[in-house]
Amino acid sequence: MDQKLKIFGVWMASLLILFNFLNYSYNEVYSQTSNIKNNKNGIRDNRGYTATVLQYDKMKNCTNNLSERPNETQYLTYFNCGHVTTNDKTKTTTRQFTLIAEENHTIPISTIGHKFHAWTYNGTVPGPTMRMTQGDHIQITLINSKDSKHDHSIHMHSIHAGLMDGVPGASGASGMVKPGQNFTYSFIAQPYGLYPYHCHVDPVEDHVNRGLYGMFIIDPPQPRKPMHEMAMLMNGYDMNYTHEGGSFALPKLDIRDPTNLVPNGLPDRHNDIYTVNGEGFVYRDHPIHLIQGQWYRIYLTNMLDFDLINSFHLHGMMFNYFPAGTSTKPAFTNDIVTQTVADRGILEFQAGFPGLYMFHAHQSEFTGKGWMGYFNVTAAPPIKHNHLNKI
Ligand SMILES: [Cu+2]
Repeated sequence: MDQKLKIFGVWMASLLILFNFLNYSYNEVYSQTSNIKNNKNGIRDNRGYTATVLQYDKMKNCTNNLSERPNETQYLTYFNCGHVTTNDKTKTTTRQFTLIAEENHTIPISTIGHKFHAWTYNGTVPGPTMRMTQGDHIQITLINSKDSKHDHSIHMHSIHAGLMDGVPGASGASGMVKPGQNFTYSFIAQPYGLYPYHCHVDPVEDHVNRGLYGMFIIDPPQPRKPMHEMAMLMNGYDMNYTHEGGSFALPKLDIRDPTNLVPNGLPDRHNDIYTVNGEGFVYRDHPIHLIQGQWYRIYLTNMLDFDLINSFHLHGMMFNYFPAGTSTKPAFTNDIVTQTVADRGILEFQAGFPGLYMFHAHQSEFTGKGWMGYFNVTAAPPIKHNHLNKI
């Protein structure tokens, strides 16, 4: 009997050691945030650890340089969390962002050398990835450059008042910010998830095709499991759209024979270059370095217009997928996900084996016209901090 008890005791001790070991890496991440006492702006995760707003922002890899114009490699990990102020009395956090709309940037759109006269938020296509936490009070000031020739707006997906919706004619001053003027969009960030934002001034397809879009992340109050994170926005460029002009519209009506199709002379729009993060083939020519065994999270948004659907296919690995990021439980596991215009979701995957792995749209046309890249998985020892920035 004593012998059986001893064996039982050894087994229990082993299980405890194993349990502590499994917990170690998670707790290590949170340990620096677990000693906060009496902080009214604290954020409590699902294991009872508390982080301040600033510590949560640090976990989110928020940039310290809000005015930076990130290149495509920097864009992967460029998270703009705004200017933060907290109010202990009201227990609120306010984040202030500034987006400047300009029409004078000529940007590279392929590594072959193609360029495009873009309209931009803060000088880049896509615009900055803004990041906030559910419940934050958000103020996003859109400044339309005095040199602009067009009105612009910001239409954000997620929940907000109609007068903050950024649609001309329907949303008051938020729908049409004239050159040289500005407007501040205010809302409380909810619910947590991943969202696109874009200009909604007509013709919307042209303002979007020119580059006025980006994504923003509303993080859950309880942090997601810590992983290396990156942002990917799928887009395209119709390079000769200025020659085509005009909006989509119905065919002309033949009153004598309404069944007759009369072309309206308006454009047959199509994309010439497809990309992720703004420049075709950029991650083919500059593969993204991953480390075997580590977990990665991709915030994936599709802002490709003129094509009904886009996709993300990952070679050699499977990812868990969280549609729109509005749940912390995955909806499915796959190696491909399809998104229509403005759809988005979160992918989480573990780099399994060393090697060079394609990721790309599974539409061959998109792949051939720029939308493909590589993950370079190595078995090198883990680098603790932010190696994605050092590709
Ligand atoms: Cu616009």
